[in-house]
Amino acid sequence: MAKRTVADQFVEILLAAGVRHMYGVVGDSLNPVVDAVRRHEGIEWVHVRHEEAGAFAAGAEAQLTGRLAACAGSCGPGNLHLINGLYDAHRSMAPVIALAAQIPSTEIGTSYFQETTPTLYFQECSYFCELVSRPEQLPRVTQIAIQEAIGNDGVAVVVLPGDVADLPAGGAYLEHSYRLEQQPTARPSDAVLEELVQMIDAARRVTLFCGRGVAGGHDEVVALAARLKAPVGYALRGKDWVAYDNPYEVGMSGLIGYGACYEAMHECDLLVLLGTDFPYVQFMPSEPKIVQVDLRRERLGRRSRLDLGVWGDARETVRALLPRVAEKTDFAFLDKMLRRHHDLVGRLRTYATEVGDHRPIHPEHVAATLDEFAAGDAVFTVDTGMSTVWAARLINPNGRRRLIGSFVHGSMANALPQAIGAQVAYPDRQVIAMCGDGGFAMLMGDFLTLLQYGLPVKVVIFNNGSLGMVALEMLVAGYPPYQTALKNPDFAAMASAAGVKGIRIEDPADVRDGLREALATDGPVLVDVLTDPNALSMPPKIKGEQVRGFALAMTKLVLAGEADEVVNMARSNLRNLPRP
Ligand SMILES: Cc1ncc(C[n+]2csc(CCOP(=O)(O)OP(=O)(O)O)c2C)c(N)n1
Ligand SMILES: [Mg+2]
Repeated sequence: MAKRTVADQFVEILLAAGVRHMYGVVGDSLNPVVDAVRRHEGIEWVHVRHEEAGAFAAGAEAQLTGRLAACAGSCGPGNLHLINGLYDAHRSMAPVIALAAQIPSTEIGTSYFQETTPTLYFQECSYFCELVSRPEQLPRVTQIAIQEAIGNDGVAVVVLPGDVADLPAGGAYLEHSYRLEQQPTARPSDAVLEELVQMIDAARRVTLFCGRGVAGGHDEVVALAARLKAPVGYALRGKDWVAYDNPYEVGMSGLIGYGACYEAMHECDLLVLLGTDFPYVQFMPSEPKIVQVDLRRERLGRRSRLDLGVWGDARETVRALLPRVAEKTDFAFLDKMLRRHHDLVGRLRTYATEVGDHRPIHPEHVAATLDEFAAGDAVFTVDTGMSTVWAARLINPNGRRRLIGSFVHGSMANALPQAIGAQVAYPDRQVIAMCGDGGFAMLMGDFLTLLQYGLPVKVVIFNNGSLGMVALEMLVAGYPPYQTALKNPDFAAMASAAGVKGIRIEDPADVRDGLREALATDGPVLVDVLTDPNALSMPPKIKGEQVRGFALAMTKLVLAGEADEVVNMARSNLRNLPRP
């Protein structure tokens, strides 16, 4: 029988912690671990074409399943490639363990071939990052890494030299079962709860603003809104959890927000922030009293002035409030916000459905059609860029669907690799990647991973021939768009050449049939939709200087002799011009 190695022990500990896949690219220093994965039941190696994709895939698997996921990179460049995906996982609070293989332990510090120092560069994107230099050290370092990843919801990195991985396993490990599903009941103290009840009872108009921290608390939030006649707004990461079966919903705030959320947050007397680390201070009101409820105590008050910071789980806190707060009877504020919301959302939908023969195709129409045809439990992954805007506005959650993206780290090229992780984790679920043309091309190599494993991901490219979101940023800041145009291949033909079904949609009349066909096809499909590069989004409230920036950029374009461009831009965006 082969000796039991440090690598075997590493894999066994991951198995005990629920890891089922390890995403990465095999190679020298990693090989002992790769071979251990091969020899163990219950864990599979998923070969990606770029380690960054592996880290994104692991992050997606962790976000969707709530279980620990794993990725690996060989020494030097191999593990260095993981870094951007790990940043995303870490900032998305996804429990991921990364194995960074290292050069032979005897060579460390000698500027050896491929030498890098992973413990330095993974510091900022992990809660834990340690080098294993002796076999006896591995079990506890790995177990602590796992506990840090699942305990803090983030990344932990084990740095393991290839020669150490191949030594006979030394250390006994402190065997324990990881109760991954457990969640403590973290209710605020009675005194703080009482203070909160008094504030709520004293307020006439209350608005609830929800983030990811309300996951699983849909019914409690809706019940509280009903009791308080409170509009419910959300940050993008809260949308999956509260934006369905919720008659109090008023949309989203932020740069890509929509609906009446902004107004509801600004016109209330008391704003209750529930489990949200929504980053934009500029969108926070200054008039109302503000309460923030969060399980992560260190996050209280870091985005806004607080009248009360409440340390507790959002759902448990709401549950505790329900029997304690007085029922409100005045519907005036709620009704006003709901009317405003439905009016604004109605306008957004007009541009998604009234497509006429507009060419290139309205991206909103593509997103709305995907929303209509997608399965009830579909997973959507969306690229950073305009795809996130269309998905945020037009993909509707229902409690079973999930929408993930790079919503905190904001990296491009996330949708395709996240879709890989989603499909590996849920082979029978429909997974739709909404990609930008820029984003898709950035990690395009991993399109081949769909082919490699027959992963039936539906890749929909919003091919606007542009780094669209950046073009918008430039316009708003007063720069004429520069270096944002992309010369693309026919992505559908490219997919076909690679042996994957490709569908190209150029005519708006083909959108419905093309997407229907794609979703009905077994196996991977790439849909290349030529969309309007001039479809821009505007934040729900935009500042005077932004309007002036937009106007200035337009002027510059005209001065540069690109008047046609301005006319096109205006024509495409009449729908998005800021409202009074
Ligand atoms: C890795 C990375 N590089 C650059 C950026 C800056 N950036 C944000 S969105 C974007 C354009 C994305 O273009 P595309 O994928 O075509 O999407 P579109 O906005 O056109 O829909 C860029 C360059 C980023 N967020 N991440
Ligand atoms: Mg684009």
